[in-house]
Amino acid sequence: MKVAEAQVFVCCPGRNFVTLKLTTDDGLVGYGDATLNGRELAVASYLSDHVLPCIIGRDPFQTEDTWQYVYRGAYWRKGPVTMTAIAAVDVALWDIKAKALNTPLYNLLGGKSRHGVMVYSHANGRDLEETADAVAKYIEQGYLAVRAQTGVPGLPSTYGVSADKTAYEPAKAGLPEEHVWSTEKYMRHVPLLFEKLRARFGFEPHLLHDAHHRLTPIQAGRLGKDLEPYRLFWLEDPTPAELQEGFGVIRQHTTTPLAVGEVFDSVWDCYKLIREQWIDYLRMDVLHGGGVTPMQKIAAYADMHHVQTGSHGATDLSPITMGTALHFDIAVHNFGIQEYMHFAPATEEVFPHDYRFEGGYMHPGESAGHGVGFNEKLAARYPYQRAYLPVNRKLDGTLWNW
Ligand code: KDG
Ligand code: MG
Repeated sequence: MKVAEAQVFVCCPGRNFVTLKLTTDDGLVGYGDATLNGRELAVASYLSDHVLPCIIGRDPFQTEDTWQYVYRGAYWRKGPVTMTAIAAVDVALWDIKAKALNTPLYNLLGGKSRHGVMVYSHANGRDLEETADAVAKYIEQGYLAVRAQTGVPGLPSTYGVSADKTAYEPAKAGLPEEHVWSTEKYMRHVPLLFEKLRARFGFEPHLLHDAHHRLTPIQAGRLGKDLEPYRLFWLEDPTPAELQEGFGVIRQHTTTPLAVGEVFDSVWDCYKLIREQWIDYLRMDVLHGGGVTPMQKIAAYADMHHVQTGSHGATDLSPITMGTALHFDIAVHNFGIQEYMHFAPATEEVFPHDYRFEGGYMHPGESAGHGVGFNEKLAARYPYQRAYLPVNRKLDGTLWNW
C-alpha cells in the first residue's frame, strides 16, 4: 500500500481549519488536522509546497520513518508551522494504518487504559455571579471538571471571557483586536472567584484556571499561594515558558498544581520542566506537538517524572485533533485530563465524528481509525477568512502577552 494522493483544504465553518487528506492506492483515506490559529495559510503552503511531494509513494505503515524523514529531512527543525504540518501527515498516516487493520486507533497505542477520558470545559462570565452560574450549567450537564474565567473590574475585556453571551472565540476577522491588561487588578480579583465557587459548589468538582501567560514567576507564585485554599486542579500557563527555569521559581512558592505547554512544539520546550518536576500537567497536544509519534515519547518521558498529560483542546484544534487526542488519552498511562470546548454547529457538520460525551467522560468511539471524517462538499461552502488572535497592552500602553 502506498500514499497515492495528498490534498489540503482550508475552510471556515465557524472558524478557520486546515485539513489534510491522504488517499492510498487501494482507496483508504486518512485525515490530519493542520490548523495553526492565525497562521493557517503558512501551514497549508508548508504542506502543499514542501512536505506533500515527499509523502506520495510512501508506505502509510511506516509512521516512525516518515516522521523522522519530514522532521530531520527538512534540516530546519521545530517551530509551530513545521510541527503542525508534520502532525497532519503523522495523524493521517495513523488513521490509514488503523483503518487498514480495521481497528480503533487506541488499539495501536497500547489499548484502553481506562473506561473514559475525563474532560473539562470552559465556564466564563463577565462577573463573579455570571461565572458561577456558567459553572453550575456544566456541573448540571455532568462535567466533573470545569475551567472558570471571569471578567476583571476595571478591564473592558480579558482572556477567556465573551464580551456578550455567545461562546468565547478569541480569533476575529480583521486586524488584531487590542486588549488592555492589569496584572494587579487580575491578581486581586481571581481568588474571589474561587472563594465563591468553592462556597457554592463545595470541593467535589475539579476547578481549573488559565492565567494565559501574563504573570512573572514571582507573581505566579503569589497567585498560586492565594489560590491554595480553593484546591485547584491546576493553574495553567501562569508565566510564559521560553525560560523553563521560571517554573522553578513558581514551584518554590506554591503547591497549586501547574499546567503548561499548549504553545510548545517539541520535547525541547519542556525537557527541563519535566526533568526537574517543576510542572504537574503537560498541555502539549497531538497537533502542535508534532503528531501521535512524538507525543507518545514525550508522554513516556513525562510519566517517569510524575507529570501527567492535559491535552490542549480549544476550538482552534479541529475535531480531527479532538478525536485523535481521545484515542491517545484513553491509551496513555499517565493521562490527566483533556480539554473539551464545544465546536460551532457548522464545524460539527463539516467534521462528522464518532466521539461522544457521557457523564463527565469522553469516549473516542469504536470505528476503525481516529473516527473523524471531513465533508469536503460542505466545507467548500465556508471559504477561509483571515482572522487574528488579539494583542494585549498594559494600562500604560506597553505591549504584553495575550
Ligand atoms: O489559539 C489560542 C487558543 O488555543 C488558546 O488561547 C486557548 O489557552 C487556551 C486554552 O487553554 O484553551
Ligand atoms: Mg490555555
